[in-house]
Amino acid sequence: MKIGIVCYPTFGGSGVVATELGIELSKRGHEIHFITYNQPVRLDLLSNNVHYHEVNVPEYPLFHYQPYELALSSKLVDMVKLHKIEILHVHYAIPHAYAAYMAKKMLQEEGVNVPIVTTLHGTDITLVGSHPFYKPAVTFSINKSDAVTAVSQSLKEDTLRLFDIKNEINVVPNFIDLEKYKVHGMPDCQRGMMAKENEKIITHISNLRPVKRVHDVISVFNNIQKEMPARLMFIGEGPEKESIEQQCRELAIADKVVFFGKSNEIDKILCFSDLFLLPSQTESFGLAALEAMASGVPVISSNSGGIPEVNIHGKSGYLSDVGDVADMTKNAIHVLKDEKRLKTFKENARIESLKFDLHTIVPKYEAIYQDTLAKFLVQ
Ligand code: GMT
Repeated sequence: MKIGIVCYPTFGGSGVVATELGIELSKRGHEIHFITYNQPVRLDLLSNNVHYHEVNVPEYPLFHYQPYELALSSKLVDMVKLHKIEILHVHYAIPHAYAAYMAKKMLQEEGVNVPIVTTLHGTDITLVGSHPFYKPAVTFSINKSDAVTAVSQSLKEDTLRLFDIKNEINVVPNFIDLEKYKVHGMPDCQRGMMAKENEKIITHISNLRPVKRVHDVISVFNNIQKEMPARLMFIGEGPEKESIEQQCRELAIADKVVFFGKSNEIDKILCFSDLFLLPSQTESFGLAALEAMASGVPVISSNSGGIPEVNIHGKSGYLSDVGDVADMTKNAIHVLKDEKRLKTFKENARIESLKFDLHTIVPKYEAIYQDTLAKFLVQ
């Protein structure tokens, strides 16, 4: 199939999932066209089967806001015609599903038919999309998609609760390339460079937005390091960075916290981690938790959104109510304090991650494309 993929090209989970999906689909023989404003960060290799088409939005002094949707829909029209793209898969409803629908309508005027698959990722529904300023357009574009998927059962339920949806929503969970994530003890795992032998390594990865509750990460870590030698690895950039650096200084733990910034090599950091913290306010899936688990790292998280579908309480880690720093601390120390128990949690984390193997999940998308194309062609 010739598949057009629209996504945010950044480090956010939706862009990562879209990129990894495109790469895997290309390996399975499909021709993939990424259409976005920058080359996706995890897309380091273009090949015969993987193409990237940049959406340009020319600046014009009259525009207070640059009309990205307009430029995107025009680009989609051009690319579908030029490359004979058969199906468009858009990740994140805003504004991608809306722009794709406009492109579809423009193409129909020229006798070209292309169905749209929309994947809902989380904040496009729970935080941004349900805002009254966007809601009518988001509802419209979900209902007008030819197929809709959500990355967790919880996100599907949120979508049905928050919007008036007439379309069926298929749950296709996020996935992981297990080959890329190595378990502890791999020879190139440079633990010694990061911490002393007796120190436990705690990790957090996110875009440091308020929804991630990064202050809770620092508070839990602060409590852990009072009980045992430990270091915290913080990966990501975002609006809360300055205030968490300040929090670390106030708690006098700045020398125990390493800030890595944005990284494309999180597997290399996760391979030497002992515990992953994800205390998010809301999280439709928690791809970062899955990446940790695939590296054999247990997860201490909140129980919000779709996280309980990924992190299994008492097995791959523990779940607590949002903001319950005391419970998260208790659970973290319970896992870390006993070496035998820690080893069991690490093994379980890896085992639980196997459910999300890309070889199991990606065919679900292929089946949706095939079904959608078949239905669309008989219309
Ligand atoms: O978490 C973010 O702020 C980024 C966001 C995105 O769309 O890039 O992540 C969402 O999609 C990911 C991939 O499906 C999910 O794993 C994340 O849980 C989800 N984030 C939230 O729901 C907050």
